[in-house]
Amino acid sequence: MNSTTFSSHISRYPWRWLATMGGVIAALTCGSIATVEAQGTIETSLAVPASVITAELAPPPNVPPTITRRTPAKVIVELETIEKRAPLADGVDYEFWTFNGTVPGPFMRVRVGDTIELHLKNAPDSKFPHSIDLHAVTGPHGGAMLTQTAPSQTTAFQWKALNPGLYVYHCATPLVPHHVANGMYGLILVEPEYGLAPVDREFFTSCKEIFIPRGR
Ligand SMILES: [Cu+2]
Repeated sequence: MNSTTFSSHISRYPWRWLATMGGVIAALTCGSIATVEAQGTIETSLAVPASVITAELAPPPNVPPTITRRTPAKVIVELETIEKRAPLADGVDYEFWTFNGTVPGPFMRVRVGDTIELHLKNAPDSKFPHSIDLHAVTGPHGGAMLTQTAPSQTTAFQWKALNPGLYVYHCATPLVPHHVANGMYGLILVEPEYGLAPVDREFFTSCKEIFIPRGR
């Protein structure tokens, strides 16, 4: 299923891709490091990245290609929080809150040693502020304090991935469960320094239940 087909599919059946993470790729661990400076920089250093690349993000159930480079890079990640009304079931629409327009949000893929510069834009027609807390970041709230972003604004922060693992990310704007329940969560994979064992195909899935009043 290509991304266009999938986008159409997820638009029609977004509930299939909702919630609790059922990633197929790796174990969940905690790690990495980040320090914080408002509107700016988090810096730790293992090595100076040799290149700057833009992260390839993939909407579920797709994942970006495995990382083949064996040196760290500076990785630019562009995310946008979008509030959008979409079908929940036949004849029933729901006001989803999303990262990049999908629920869950896009799958991110980096490697140990990468320095990630994450930009978070909140769409102009949003009604609420949003943010991001990546559990791959060890630091104050995983970036959430730096990325409380009002509609039409953009925030950014930088962190270094130190520990491999598959981590959840989510919006951390109060009330956090409200934002997560409306769809603001996803996965980031930090590959080990020498990559993962080859597999035939990678994908990720999730499941979730949403209960809404009749007639809504
Ligand atoms: Cu939010």
